[in-house]
Amino acid sequence: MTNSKYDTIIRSGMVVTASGVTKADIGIEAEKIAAIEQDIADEAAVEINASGLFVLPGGVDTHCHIEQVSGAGLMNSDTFESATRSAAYGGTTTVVSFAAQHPGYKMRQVVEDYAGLAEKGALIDYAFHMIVADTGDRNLADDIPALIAQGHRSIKIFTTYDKVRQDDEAILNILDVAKREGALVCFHAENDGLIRNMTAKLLAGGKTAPKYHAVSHPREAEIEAIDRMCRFAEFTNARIMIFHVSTREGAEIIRQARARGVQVQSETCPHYLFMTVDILNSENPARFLCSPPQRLAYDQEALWAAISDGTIELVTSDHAPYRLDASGKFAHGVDAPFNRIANGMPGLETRLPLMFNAMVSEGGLGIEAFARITATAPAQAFGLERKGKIAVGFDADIAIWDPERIHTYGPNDLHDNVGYNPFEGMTVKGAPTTVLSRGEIVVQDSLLHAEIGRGKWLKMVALTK
Ligand code: DUC
Ligand code: ZN
Ligand code: ZN
Repeated sequence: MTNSKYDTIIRSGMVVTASGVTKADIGIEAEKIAAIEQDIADEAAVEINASGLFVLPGGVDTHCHIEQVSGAGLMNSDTFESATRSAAYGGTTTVVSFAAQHPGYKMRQVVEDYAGLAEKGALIDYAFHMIVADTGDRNLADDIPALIAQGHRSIKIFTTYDKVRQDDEAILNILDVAKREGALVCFHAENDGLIRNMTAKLLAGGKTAPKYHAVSHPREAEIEAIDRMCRFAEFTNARIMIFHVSTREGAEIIRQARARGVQVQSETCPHYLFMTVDILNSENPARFLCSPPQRLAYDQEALWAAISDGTIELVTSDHAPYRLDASGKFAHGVDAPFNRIANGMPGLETRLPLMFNAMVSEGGLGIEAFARITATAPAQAFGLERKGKIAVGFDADIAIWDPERIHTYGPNDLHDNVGYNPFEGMTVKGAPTTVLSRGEIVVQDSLLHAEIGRGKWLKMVALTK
């Protein structure tokens, strides 16, 4: 027993704060960071030696599909337990997943149902985006404003996908409400007509193989929809977030909109930064099918440039877990046409190591930018006020990284319930070795210590209207 005022002290790490990297001790008290000092004199019950290691904010992944039923009616293969376990192993301590409404359902009930699942299973803290698929039945008039006021201050809209997509009038109505009530509206931005037109032509021509998925989602679909959503944000003066930007032109449209004063933020994902469309020519390409699809090398360069100049502020995983069997990718058979194969891939556990490797180990943008893009900026964008930073008063959500640890991904070495690693064969340098959530060690030396259901819901604070 000690009479230290700290529960835990992390010693001598290279602490990454907003103002740079300094060698310091971190004192943790009652789940929060209580001190960042050169030498903390006390001794705590839990002492962690971080000498030679980076002490980083735990990752904040604001785009992950967990225990969600897709627009096509397919259930994700990850529960809150398995998804957040995988996240924690990858150094992520906060997730924002989706409360996905389907037409005919009341938004309040949908949020309550997803909250129940998360409460039961989550190992780390979480919040929700509300996917709005039905503005009628007083959903937009009553349910959504009430939910925003309760702290569900993020809405997600699809401009494509049968059943869930919203037309322009509905989108404008949603933007008006979001603006009035103080919520952010996130978009899956792809033009529905273009995708349908291309899909019909490909199928009629017998071009059904998985690789045609990319042809069916032409870059013009993204470009048009990003431009339209930016114009709508400009018209309504609402705050928007463009999800998973994949094209050079999409990034440029956002850059120009921001220069005009449009309140638009954006994210991209590792599968756009580290994969090109050629990957659909590999064995079992269903593993890599996602929307928008992977693009070209020049798009990757443009996405990195957009990260560098602040046009793209967030890198999230878009973790969308489907197993390679009849429960997931092959629900419509192993020879299903490209448009009947579930979209998405796992990414919660690989996001941070891939980004650390690219931004820190291989030079480039550096450790402060890594922390900002993977933790600080996502937390700020969604009003998660106690998350995403190593600073006194913030939740002690901390990932201690060994910058020298090297790992080559294998075919199935993640802690989710998906059964494959889409980044198989890639070597990353840098790995989280100890991960704390609100001061509690959840992963240490490859062992999980977190109790199921310990994660807590996070209220998003009011964003500027
Ligand atoms: N695309 C999405 O829009 N959501 C889930 C996965 C994907 O590929
Ligand atoms: Zn999407
Ligand atoms: Zn998604």
